[in-house]
Amino acid sequence: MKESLLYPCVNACRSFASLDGMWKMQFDPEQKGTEEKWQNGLPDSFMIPVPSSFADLFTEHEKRDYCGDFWYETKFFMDADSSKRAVLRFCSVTHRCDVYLNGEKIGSHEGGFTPFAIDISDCVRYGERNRLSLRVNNELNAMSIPCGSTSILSDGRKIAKPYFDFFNYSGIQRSVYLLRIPHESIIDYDTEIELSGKDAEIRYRVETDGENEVIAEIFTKDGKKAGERTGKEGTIRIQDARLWDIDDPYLYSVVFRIVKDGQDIDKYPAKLGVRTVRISGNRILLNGKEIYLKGYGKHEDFEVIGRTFNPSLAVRDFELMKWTGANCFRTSHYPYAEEWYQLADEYGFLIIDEVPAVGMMRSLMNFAAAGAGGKDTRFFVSDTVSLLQENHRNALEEMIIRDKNHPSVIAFSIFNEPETTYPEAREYFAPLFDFAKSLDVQKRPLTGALLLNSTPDKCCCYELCDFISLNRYYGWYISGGSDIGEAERMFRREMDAWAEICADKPLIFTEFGADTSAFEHKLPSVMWSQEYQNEYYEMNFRVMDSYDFVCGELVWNFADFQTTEGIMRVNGNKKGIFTRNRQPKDAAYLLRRRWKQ
Ligand code: GCB
Repeated sequence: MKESLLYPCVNACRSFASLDGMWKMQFDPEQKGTEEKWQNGLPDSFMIPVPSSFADLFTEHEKRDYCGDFWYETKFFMDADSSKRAVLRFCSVTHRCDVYLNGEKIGSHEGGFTPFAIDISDCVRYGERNRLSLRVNNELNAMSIPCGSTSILSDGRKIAKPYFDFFNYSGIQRSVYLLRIPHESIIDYDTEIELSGKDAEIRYRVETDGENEVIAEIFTKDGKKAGERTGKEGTIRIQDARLWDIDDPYLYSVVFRIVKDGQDIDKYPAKLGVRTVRISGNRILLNGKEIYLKGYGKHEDFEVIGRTFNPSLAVRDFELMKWTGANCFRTSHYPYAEEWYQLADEYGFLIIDEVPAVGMMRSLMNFAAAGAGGKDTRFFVSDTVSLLQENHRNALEEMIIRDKNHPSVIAFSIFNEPETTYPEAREYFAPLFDFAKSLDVQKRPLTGALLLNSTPDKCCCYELCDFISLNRYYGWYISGGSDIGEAERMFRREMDAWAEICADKPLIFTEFGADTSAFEHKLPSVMWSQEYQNEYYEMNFRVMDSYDFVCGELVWNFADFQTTEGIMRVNGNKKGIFTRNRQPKDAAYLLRRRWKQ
């Protein structure tokens, strides 16, 4: 059985200690750590904050761009109380790791954006200090998600070659916890919601690892009981339910308890947003009402901290998104730290939650490769595809288990811009869509963001999606600048073709944008100037507004972000509506005018 991925909490039955702080770290370019047993103590380490993305902390190229094996070590004191289970929870280690406790290997994990937990009750030394060591690796290959390759530089160093457009930040990038939980405990839960008149029926299911009774209780914000039921599954009716909505993100609390002889054996509290998400014809419905998605593709990305979660930055991002009138964002291109979803629940934001299936095209600049005549790299025709699919499946499972109970999560995205232009792609993706559907009891819509060469005549995968998601760059990668008139004509031609084959499904834009320097103004505009970014968006909105089945617009990107260096990027991607420091470019005011209407 997989360890529970429930978010840590403290109450009479559960507690946790944070293992965050300064750890030891050592790079292992020659991969001698295992042979020399570095799990027994790092021979020549430096200090590193955990959590952190190590790349931007140092001043040397060798450290920033380090690719290969690297080790972490810390020590923690375990109290003498063995009456509760002891579990280590790693919220994300990018991209893979082996974990050692006191020199013994106790587990490993593949995938850098979802948590994993290891029960150490039987091997931890109670009443003593314990050494915790990790061998981490951040190489990219055709089986890893995200996908890429690893090259060797002329000086012998390895370097990551992502097939995607964001920096390969890595390390122990999210918190590490030592959980103490009861021996018989709550492993997981889910809820399905049906609205009936003014009431709501909450069908819940709780998974425990024992046979004792479970009690589920729902409370209003001011602590009044709204419903209760005994049993590991059942339905609770909330009378006159207050719904969770973007304007009024009301959250009930739900508490599950395992009870024996009137005593709580375990207790897990969570927030519950009462809302439904459905597709009806070519509309997306939230609580039965049409909703138009307005917002952003984002990244977890900031100066110095890389991809580490920072609560102040997250609040600033939500405030800025709200200020522009946005209601939605996509966690491009990987599941974000869990705190993002908690905040979205509170702020009333909608999330399209994306698995790190990005770079599924053998190209260092897939946006350019796909544009220039539609390059085809036969990505899904190779011996390693089944291993890739296994990693993809695991990441999907971990993401859906982790995020399914957030009311903010309205859809799951199964991919970003793979090659979808031949039947093997569909053979690859169809079972993953089925699998995702089977995991989500709420049966939320599934989608995937389609690259510009996934056109209606060529794409073999759009039919798998409950709503179509397009990443389109007419006026940027295609016919930019003075040729924007031609871009508009081409865009309309493509939209006409989509309208012919699937105007009965909702279609949203998951990306469209233009690189813009916050320092450039030009009259008349040129590409990269703020004036051009506005003209680009005005043209795109004109097209989108002409098609009735368009149900959303998520611009690319919320803020400028770091990428691998190269001739197409000026110290990162500059398509932000905000700078990397979270200050507005001119386009922010344009979006605000449009979205606040
Ligand atoms: C895309 C990718 C995104 C890139 C963006 C761009 O299509 O999905 O990761 O950053 O284009 O700016 O080129």
